[in-house]
Amino acid sequence: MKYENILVKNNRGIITLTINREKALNALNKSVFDELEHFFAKDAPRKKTLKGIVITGAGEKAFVAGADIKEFLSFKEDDAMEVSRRGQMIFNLIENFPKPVIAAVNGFALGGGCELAMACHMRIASERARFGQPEVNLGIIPGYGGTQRLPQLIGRGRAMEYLLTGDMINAADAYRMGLANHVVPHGEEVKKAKEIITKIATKAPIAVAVTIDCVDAAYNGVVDGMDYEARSFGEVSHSDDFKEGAAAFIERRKAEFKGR
Ligand code: DAK
Repeated sequence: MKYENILVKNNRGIITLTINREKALNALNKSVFDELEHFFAKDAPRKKTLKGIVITGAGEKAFVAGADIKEFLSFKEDDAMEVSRRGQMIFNLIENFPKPVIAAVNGFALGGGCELAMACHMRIASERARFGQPEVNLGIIPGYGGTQRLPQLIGRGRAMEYLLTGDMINAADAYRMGLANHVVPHGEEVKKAKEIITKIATKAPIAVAVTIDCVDAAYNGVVDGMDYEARSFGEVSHSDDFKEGAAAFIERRKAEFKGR
């Protein structure tokens, strides 16, 4: 697929994926969703040397200012549930991606933009970042996981307030509440995200992937997280990487993980 609404740049195994609709403050229209789905379902899983992915927004002002309001006015009522389910499915691909995916939030992350950032494994906020779920202002509710992921990240009471008032959350408050992992000067958010990915790339790839899987398992509401962790632990402990990691510790050398 030829990407027209996202920019994909691979620099030494770290992909920076930029939502590229600057004139519409990077609002998510159907084409962006199509391209995100293709990228996370088809392209990215095939890249063997991939270390991780940074998602950011084009321009100085916005990460993503929401779903494209102009486009969703044309949705029929019957379409809405399917549109919501598809968006959730695509954001779940991001959440379940086996390599770290970090949102570099360079400005407004509103509505679907906040939901996209929350589907990522971590969020690095520029000092100018503004998060929020303003759907109530438009007479709708978040449809891409916002009512579920915001309480998970900042707690139920706080999430309820922001979901019901539609108020924006500035970078300092996002950090204080655990919505942002770090706040950095504007323009340094991608760099910080890459530093974290570079560090994670020195760890055992299977252990990284299984950790992501286990953390997600606790939130899907279906499996017993502790049981899932124990089973996964059993599987990971058979890996060559575990033998190598333990041997390297004992021999006081740097581990050389093979992802096996
Ligand atoms: N969609 C489309 N265009 C947008 C947009 C958006 N979400 N946000 C901004 N733009 C466009 C503006 O229309 C404007 O375009 P022109 O008029 O110049 O053509 C351009 O971007 C610049 O925006 P502003 O002129 O408004 O810039 P300001 O600096 O004055 O304000 C702002 C920045 C971020 C505060 C403001 O643009 C704003 O409030 N934007 C909307 C924020 C918002 O409410 N986002 C949507 C949240 S609701 C669904 C599932 C999920 C959803 C919907 C449906 N279904 C299953 C059906 C989710 C919905 C949401 O995300």
